[in-house]
Amino acid sequence: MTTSLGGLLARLVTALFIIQVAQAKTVTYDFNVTWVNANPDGLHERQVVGINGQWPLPVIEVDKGDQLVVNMYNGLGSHSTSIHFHGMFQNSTNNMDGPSMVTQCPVVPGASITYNFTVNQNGTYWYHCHTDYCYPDGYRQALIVHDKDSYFNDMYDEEYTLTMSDWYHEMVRDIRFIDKTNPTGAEPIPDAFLFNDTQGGVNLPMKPGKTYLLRLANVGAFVAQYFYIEDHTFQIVEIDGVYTEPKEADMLYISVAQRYAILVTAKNSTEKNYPMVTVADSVLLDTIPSNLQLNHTNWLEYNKTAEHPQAVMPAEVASDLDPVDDMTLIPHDREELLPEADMVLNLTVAMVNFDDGAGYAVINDISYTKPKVPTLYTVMSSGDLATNAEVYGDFTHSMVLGHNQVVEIILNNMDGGSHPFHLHGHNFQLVDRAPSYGSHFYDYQDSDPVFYDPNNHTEFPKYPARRDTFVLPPHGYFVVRFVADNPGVWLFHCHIDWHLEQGLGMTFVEAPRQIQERTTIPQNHYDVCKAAGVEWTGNAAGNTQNYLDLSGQNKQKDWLPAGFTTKGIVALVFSCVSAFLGMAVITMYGVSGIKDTKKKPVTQRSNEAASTDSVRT
Ligand SMILES: *[C@@H]1O[C@H](CO)[C@@H](O)[C@H](O)[C@H]1NC(C)=O
Ligand SMILES: *[C@@H]1O[C@H](CO)[C@@H](O)[C@H](O)[C@H]1NC(C)=O
Ligand SMILES: *[C@@H]1O[C@H](CO)[C@@H](O)[C@H](O)[C@H]1NC(C)=O
Ligand SMILES: *[C@@H]1O[C@H](CO)[C@@H](O)[C@H](O)[C@H]1NC(C)=O
Ligand SMILES: *[C@@H]1O[C@H](CO)[C@@H](O)[C@H](O)[C@H]1NC(C)=O
Ligand SMILES: *[C@@H]1O[C@H](CO)[C@@H](O)[C@H](O)[C@H]1NC(C)=O
Ligand SMILES: *[C@@H]1O[C@H](CO)[C@@H](O)[C@H](O)[C@H]1NC(C)=O
Ligand SMILES: *[C@@H]1O[C@H](CO)[C@@H](O)[C@H](O)[C@H]1NC(C)=O
Ligand SMILES: *[C@@H]1O[C@H](CO)[C@@H](O)[C@H](O)[C@H]1NC(C)=O
Ligand SMILES: *[C@@H]1O[C@H](CO)[C@@H](O)[C@H](O)[C@H]1NC(C)=O
Ligand SMILES: [Cu+2]
Repeated sequence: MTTSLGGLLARLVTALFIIQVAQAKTVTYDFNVTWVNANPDGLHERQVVGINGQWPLPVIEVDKGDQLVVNMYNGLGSHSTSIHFHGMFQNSTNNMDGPSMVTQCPVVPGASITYNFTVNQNGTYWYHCHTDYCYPDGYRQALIVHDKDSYFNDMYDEEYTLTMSDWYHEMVRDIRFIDKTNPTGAEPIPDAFLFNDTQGGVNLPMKPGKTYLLRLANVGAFVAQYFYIEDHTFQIVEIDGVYTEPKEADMLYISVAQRYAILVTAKNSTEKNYPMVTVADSVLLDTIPSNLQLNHTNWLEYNKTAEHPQAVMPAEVASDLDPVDDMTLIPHDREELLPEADMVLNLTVAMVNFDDGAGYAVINDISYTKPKVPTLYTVMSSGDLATNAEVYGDFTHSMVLGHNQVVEIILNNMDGGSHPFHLHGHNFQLVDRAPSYGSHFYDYQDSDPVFYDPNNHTEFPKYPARRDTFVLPPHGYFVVRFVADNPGVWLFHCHIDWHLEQGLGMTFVEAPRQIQERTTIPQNHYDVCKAAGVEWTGNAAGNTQNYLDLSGQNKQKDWLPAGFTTKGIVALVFSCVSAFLGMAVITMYGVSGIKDTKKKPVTQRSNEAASTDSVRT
């Protein structure tokens, strides 16, 4: 009896397994990446990164469980490139994650790469170039993972995918940003804001009484946007690939790299069309040119022939808008707050000047500087030394995480700007933040930084929200937790592409021994290195003989001699260049104010703590 039941069960399980395997399919995209011309804002035609001669780029769509294969040929001629599939955990396929010099070599013009991984997640994601700050040139688009089992499948009739982004008229390579003439690190001001890659007006056809799933993704490089629909509320059902319990809301704040899926139920009447409004967060902009339109109206279209009215904008400034706080969203799976962490990383963000006079970003005084060998390849080639953070160099800011440790990141902000931080390979629990999203978000902007105090914090949520990109408030802090259950080399970085360029990122080398056991680098990825002339063995300095000898490693610029301040640099630069640059620049720096600097180490080198595999706190 028992055996036959066991046998039956075994056959049943096998049958189910076969059904599942039979359902999963391989979805293949061939991307020939070349420059094409586009004029999405109707103001200026420019070259953008196209795929197979097209821009906007194709939305990647797969079903949960599918094998996604993307064959990319770099036909740009001038630029190296790569693709990061944002939000994909790449569990056991770390080498498919995409960031250049982290998990692969840059794909030089004329070279090809194949990405190939299983998608075992659901929801709204996106893909973008992750080499040398290339995605503001248009190399970014949504990636949707359909899930026939989602709890909200029966709750809607149709779905729409919509992106929003900032937009520049200049090519990234022509924008002078890290430069002594820009000592405050004032970010380039976008020339326009796009909604689904146009400024021409998007109409979402609405049928009376039907419900629509709107997938919203901010694929911009810099500016967050508020989103609301006149005279409609909606239910939030997903953030960054994590289903949430339905939460009624009327306004969202969507930073770059964040995604929301919402359910909108159509009204019964068809007389009117309703503005669907985006408002760029102007607090992020150091100057607001008079011709830059911050808010845009698109429509829920109930009636093609009726008027399409412009939004009646609230009178208040953006900082008074009151979006839903993402920390209040409860994951549908009700994963509980993780226990006290095995490893606590106490990190502090600051904007500084180095001795070249330009503005840089540091986390605990380190400005991310790419290594000479991609960090994953150092893991693969360093044997037993892979658990020693030193082999990854001093400026990749690598922390070694132990397998299955609970990790807590405390991120304090010395800077008066906000920073949407993204972790590759994971989502994390949102445990604490001050100030929170909403009308108080900018409360500390003009006051002294407030650091997280473990002995005096608000009560942690029982079921913390989870996502992969979380905004660090000006002069405030956040605390997140995750389990290091995905061996790999993962970047943790600000998703404002300009800030990443300034070094606002660091590297988690998670469970290096397990990485070595589980990872096979395909020959094609080594060929990418060969084409680029980049080494694929050795430490961060490319040394294959002595992995602890970092001589020749890439370094961040030197600190300013004591006594120099940003104000001093600004004054110096002013006296030299203001005469040439004229009023525009004076206005720019006059408005931007001076960001914080810090010359003494903010904390002791936390790498030391990280180089042993498990630090209990
Ligand atoms: C990519 O597209 C360009 C321009 O259409 C074409 O010249 C080139 O042959 C294509 N390359 C590949 C590998 O498809
Ligand atoms: C993708 O990976 C799977 C699993 O490792 C493998 O079976 C398949 O051949 C690969 N496909 C390509 C195009 O590399
Ligand atoms: C993904 O979808 C499954 C099935 O619908 C669901 O149980 C799971 O919670 C979803 N994942 C997340 C992170 O929400
Ligand atoms: C948004 O743009 C994508 C890519 O061009 C397109 O596939 C999609 O249909 C657009 N969505 C709407 C609602 O127009
Ligand atoms: C639309 O009409 C139906 C049937 O009369 C009603 O149940 C529903 O509540 C109405 N919906 C709205 C949004 O008013
Ligand atoms: C929206 O745009 C209009 C026209 O550009 C402007 O007058 C108004 O102040 C803007 N509102 C907000 C909140 O930015
Ligand atoms: C659509 O709008 C027009 C113009 O306001 C109106 O005449 C017409 O009745 C409306 N149609 C429906 C189906 O509501
Ligand atoms: C605890 O934090 C609150 C809120 O930030 C602050 O007002 C209070 O002074 C703090 N208490 C102590 C003892 O530090
Ligand atoms: C990765 O896969 C392992 C099982 O192979 C699982 O235990 C772990 O939770 C996964 N991690 C993530 C981040 O998906
Ligand atoms: C984190 O580091 C900062 C700067 O050194 C320090 O002021 C703060 O007390 C530290 N926080 C914790 C929780 O250790
Ligand atoms: Cu930032």
